[in-house]
Amino acid sequence: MSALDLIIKNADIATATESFIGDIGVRNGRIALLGDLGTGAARVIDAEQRLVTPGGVDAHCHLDQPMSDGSVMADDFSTGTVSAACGGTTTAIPFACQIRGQSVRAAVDDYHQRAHGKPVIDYAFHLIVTDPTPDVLERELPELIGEGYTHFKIYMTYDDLKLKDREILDVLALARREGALPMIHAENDDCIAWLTDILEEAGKIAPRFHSDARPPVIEREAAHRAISLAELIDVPVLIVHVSSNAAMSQIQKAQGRGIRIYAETCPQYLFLTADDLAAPGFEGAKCICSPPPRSVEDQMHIWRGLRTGVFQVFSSDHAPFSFDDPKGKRNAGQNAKFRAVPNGVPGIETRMPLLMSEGVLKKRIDIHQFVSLTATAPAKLYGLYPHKGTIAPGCDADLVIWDTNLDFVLTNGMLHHNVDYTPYEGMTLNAWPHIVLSRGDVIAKDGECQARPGRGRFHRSSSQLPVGLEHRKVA
Ligand code: DUC
Ligand code: ZN
Ligand code: ZN
Repeated sequence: MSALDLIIKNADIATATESFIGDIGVRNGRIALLGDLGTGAARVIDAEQRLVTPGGVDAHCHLDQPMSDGSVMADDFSTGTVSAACGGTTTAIPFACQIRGQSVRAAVDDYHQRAHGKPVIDYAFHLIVTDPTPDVLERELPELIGEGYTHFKIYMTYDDLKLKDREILDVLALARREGALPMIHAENDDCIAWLTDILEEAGKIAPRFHSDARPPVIEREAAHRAISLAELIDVPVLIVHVSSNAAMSQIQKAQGRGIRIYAETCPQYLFLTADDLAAPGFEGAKCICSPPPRSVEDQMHIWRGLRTGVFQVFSSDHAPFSFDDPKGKRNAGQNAKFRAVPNGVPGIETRMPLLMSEGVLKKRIDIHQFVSLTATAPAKLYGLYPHKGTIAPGCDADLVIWDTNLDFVLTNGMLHHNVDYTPYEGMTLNAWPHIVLSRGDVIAKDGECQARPGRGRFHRSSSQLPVGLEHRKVA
């Protein structure tokens, strides 16, 4: 057996199920051995008893995604993945979005071009299906699913993206036939439009009214409808970016009835509230995202959902629009109506440190839940496991060696995204990745990227079915 390329010594290793102290031996970018391995390798890194977790899988982020309103995302596959790497994420799954009237294949080809030569970490694509024509349903999607694009998002809101219930049923039936996993953005579009018109007629156009136009009940209704449609078709679905106890309760009830509903939440629903939208002037636009941040009480319920397993996935939903940018949050003008402000908050770099610091170190969740939510479960659901998402012989050596005894105030200046703000400015954190490795390469150290652009590899989903997705290929 050839010598090891790297040994990480004295690691406090955590997976989704176990913790153990030991050394990690790496050969050809993969974990070759775990145990007491001595120092016989070309390179040795002493973890000095630091916590070591699997590299993060950020299963929901937006990079260089074309927008129908002419706004431009601040991060492409270069800056976005450098930022991800510095925050401990070693695999990103952004979205290739079908433009209505065009094929899904065109979106996939375009997105590969956008990524070409840029990523410093590994990546996969979710599809977004906005135009489920007979050709898309009968030919394109089955072909793409067969090629390893096995998960796609559909929307219940936004004029340029939303599907009618009838179309959702068609797409869910296709997912059942072909063994794909639909992800659903659950908000009731007609309610949002109706409330937005009323608010505007009353002159209520400031960012703070964004949350009045999208109250929890409209998320709850849509989540319930999405679950009902999935139950009708008998296909598992994953509800993305769940923000409220109202929507979470629907998911929890469905799970309790044995319906295969998966769910994702994001940092903005743990660390922001509707009050952040009410910051003076146009400042609140920084926190406009959909669904919107809710109440402190909702935050506590979302923590409960993370702790009790309602949520399988913790993603950033990084949607990077700069604040002082005529193509960013001010795309529709200096003080645009909330309805015209691009939706989304940045967070690809802060996702893992926030959850480690506020979740694990403050004992709201345990370390195994952290690993499962940030790496193992998303890798399984999206067909990247076991290459990604855990620490075991044969897996890619994607690892985070953590500093967990820090005490510092987060500022945007520390971050590597191309966005001019972080919604978490001023938070005190106690954890940050010390060293981040991707396939055995050190790609970030103490907040500095050390990776070559373009080293990241594209991954198709494997056909190995995670538990709960055995419906695939049912006739
Ligand atoms: N949905 C997302 O998934 N991301 C940003 C905005 C939105 O509505
Ligand atoms: Zn969405
Ligand atoms: Zn998103």
